[in-house]
Amino acid sequence: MAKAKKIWMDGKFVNWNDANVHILTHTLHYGLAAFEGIRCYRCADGRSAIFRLPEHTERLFNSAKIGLMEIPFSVDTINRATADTMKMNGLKEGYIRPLVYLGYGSMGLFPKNNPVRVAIAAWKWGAYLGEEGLRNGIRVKVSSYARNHVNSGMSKAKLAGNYINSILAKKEVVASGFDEALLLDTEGYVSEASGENIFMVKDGVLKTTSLTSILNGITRDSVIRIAKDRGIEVREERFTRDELYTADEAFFTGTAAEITPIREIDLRTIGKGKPGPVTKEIQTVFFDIVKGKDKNYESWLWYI
Ligand code: PPE
Repeated sequence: MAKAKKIWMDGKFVNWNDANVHILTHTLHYGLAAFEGIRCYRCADGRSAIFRLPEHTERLFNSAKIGLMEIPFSVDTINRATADTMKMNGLKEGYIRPLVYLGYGSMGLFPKNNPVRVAIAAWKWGAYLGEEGLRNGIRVKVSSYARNHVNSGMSKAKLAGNYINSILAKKEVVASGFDEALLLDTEGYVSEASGENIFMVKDGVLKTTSLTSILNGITRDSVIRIAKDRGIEVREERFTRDELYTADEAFFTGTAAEITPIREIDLRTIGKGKPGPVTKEIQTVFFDIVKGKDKNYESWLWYI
């Protein structure tokens, strides 16, 4: 990965190579941590802007709450520290990773007085599913793993342990030659990908999974707003994998993946096998917004 210079840890910056923890850090053993993934873009006017920072910080606090961890910093401090991490590293654009975790203290599942610790790192990160995929679409396979059950995974929380499910699904489909894994929920309906939400287009209507077994994606929310502002009908509801097979278009959304078109699912070509008009329009508008070219969405940008 692309190293940066400094990482924010519990209120101060430390050198990248010194950002270490004890091997008996509670989270390392049991997987309870809350994290975020945030992108910062270089804008057309040369400034840099973090995309929807307050929403990401709010989700971080909510994830920690769901995970019964009290963050020992204010929302303001975390917002400022996130922006400072970009500035301190001299990064004009990149990916930012805040992490809230249980530190060294007692061992055993029950965390007695382990400190809740916070770190924020940033680095350069290009197209998550490849430049080619972003342009021409990716090949997707439904995983044999079901998405975490709503009463065990706490999918509204971006908790580290939830991602074991994602990693297994991703490794499974990549080993079979596909780019990304799509997971179904425990009742068999389409849920989300290993690290993205999913949208499909049929007869001009945009459809995405309702907020059941999925993460409440900030890119998903942005796409819903962008589509509605353009008069495109949006439905948030359950759908099945066979409905998806016959969609006109489909795409994934996520901070890392941005808007990635899907050209094939389970060996069925989606639409014409290349990004369709709705996908292309939303992708273009999205990139204009994050780069500060669309003044209607200025409130989504946190200039640093
Ligand atoms: N679902 C899941 C399971 C998920 O992890 C993400 C983000 C999303 C949906 C989309 O959420 P949002 O980023 O708010 O639009 N996945 C992150 C993980 C990337 C990684 O490999 O790490 C991300 O995109 O940052």
